[in-house]
Amino acid sequence: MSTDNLSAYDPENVPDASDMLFGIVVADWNKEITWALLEGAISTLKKHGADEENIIVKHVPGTFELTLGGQFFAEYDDVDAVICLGCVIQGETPHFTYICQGVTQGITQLNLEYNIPFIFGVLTTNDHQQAVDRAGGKHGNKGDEAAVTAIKMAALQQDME
Ligand code: DLZ
Repeated sequence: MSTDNLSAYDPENVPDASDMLFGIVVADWNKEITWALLEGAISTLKKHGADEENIIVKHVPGTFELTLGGQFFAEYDDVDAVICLGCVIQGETPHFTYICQGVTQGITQLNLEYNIPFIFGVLTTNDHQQAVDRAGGKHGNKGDEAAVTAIKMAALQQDME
């Protein structure tokens, strides 16, 4: 993957996902962006063999809630990986910093506590245009990148356990 184009990757290097179960938790704040990330993630999972029935999507109000939404997947579903999708856009208050710190630490903690991959598919941008550019725009789609990472990490775990 590259930061120039989040959708650019070598498909040959992506394992087959046909036997994998995925959870996707998506924040509805900035939903014109996050739903585009969701579309990208789902289509990339399917492109690599994932069955639509094996992709469970749940919505949460904002990026701050991604951590708990992700934890619900780990507690209540036997998923191989959880993709967390959100978009935080810098505003005039320090809220941006608190939400970004909260979700980054939260998702990191989930990875360590549950021993399954939780993927950080969160855009943190200075403005709306930067988010558009990374949600299917000129810099690709972070949802694609998150899906590829989820497949690779789930395959790594299957390989090692
Ligand atoms: C409150 C808030 C603000 C100001 N900005 C964003 C944002 O840019 N992106 C996002 O996903 N969520 C935002 N939120 C909502 C918080 O994530 C959270 O839903 C609320 O603080 C309630 O816990």
